[in-house]
Amino acid sequence: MAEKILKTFSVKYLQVLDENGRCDKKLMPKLSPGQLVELYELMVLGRRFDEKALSLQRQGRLGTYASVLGQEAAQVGAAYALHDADWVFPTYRDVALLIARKQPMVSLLQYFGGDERGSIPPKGVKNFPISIPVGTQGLHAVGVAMAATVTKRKYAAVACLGDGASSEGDMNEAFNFAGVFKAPVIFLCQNNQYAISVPVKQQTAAETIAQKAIAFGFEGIRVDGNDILAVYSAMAAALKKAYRGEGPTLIECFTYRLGNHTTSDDASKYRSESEVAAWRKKEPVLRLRKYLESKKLWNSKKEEQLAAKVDRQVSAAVSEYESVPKPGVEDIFKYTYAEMPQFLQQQLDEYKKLIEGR
Ligand SMILES: Cc1ncc(C[n+]2csc(CCOP(=O)(O)OP(=O)(O)O)c2C)c(N)n1
Repeated sequence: MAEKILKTFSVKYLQVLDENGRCDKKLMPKLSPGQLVELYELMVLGRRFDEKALSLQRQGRLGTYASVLGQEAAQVGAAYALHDADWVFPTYRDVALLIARKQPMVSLLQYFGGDERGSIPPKGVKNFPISIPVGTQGLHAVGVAMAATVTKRKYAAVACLGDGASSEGDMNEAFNFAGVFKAPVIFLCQNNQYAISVPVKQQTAAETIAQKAIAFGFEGIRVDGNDILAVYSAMAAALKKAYRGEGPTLIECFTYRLGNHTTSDDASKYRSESEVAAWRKKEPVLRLRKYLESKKLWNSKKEEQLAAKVDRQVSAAVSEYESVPKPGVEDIFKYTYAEMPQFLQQQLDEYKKLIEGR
């Protein structure tokens, strides 16, 4: 008979850049001044795109849209560490990540405008289509990661997920397969503290999302998700580990969704203005700007020029989006099966008749 402790666990937390833009030199990742500026520019571009998309939706020029506001560091920092050979499995909220991963902004507008052609990445860009079903993309990512092991190729797969998705059955199956097969996969969880209106404390009893990985036999780490340098460092380390064949990592980026869940939501119904205001102070873009300014890498003149540049880039994408001929009605029915099954064909015929009758 015995009573003993078999295992004890701990969860690491990483922050490199604090809320005031001060940095811990010892933890600083190896990034050149030019790269630091590029990280900033990508976040500003993502934010400008987001503002524009929200306004297009309000004007009826775009469908339902999920804002990235507040989560730019988690997305750009992660994307920046990746290589072209790596695969990304995004969710509806990952527009800044996708832009940083060379998905053209016009594609994203097409996607949120209901045009499936927006899901097609440019040649050689390894971005899977956005997953709206919460959590299903984890299994796709693990499958693609397992294929890297089988074919002895050097790449990793990144499954993006939210805090809510970490409680989905599919995602837990993905965690399990990843652990058992030591798949070169990284679970990039943006814990923005809400699954629509459900606060994280009400949807999981786990104190951190990172610790969920431990139960599946791999490492989980929590980072300050509003600190782009921490996210970048954690992702770069997880990638190296995956390439070495040492298996998966779950990176929990602790962050906050500053906007509504989507354009169909009103977050003021379930959270206080003071909570949002407190998190606004910790937002990631200003934080990196403060750091860059302290290192004389940035100033108001550069800010002005960047604002004009991203405005031009986003406007060009909008013009292109609105000039591309809209897809036909068939498109709604086309992409789920290689060949359209009879029941869908019937629905399509009925729909066509309905439109003709109008
Ligand atoms: C399988 C499934 N169940 C429910 C939904 C409805 N739904 C859309 S987003 C969402 C919350 C997801 O929260 P989280 O994973 O934390 O990601 P976030 O939206 O906060 O980025 C839910 C329940 C869905 N799209 N798919």
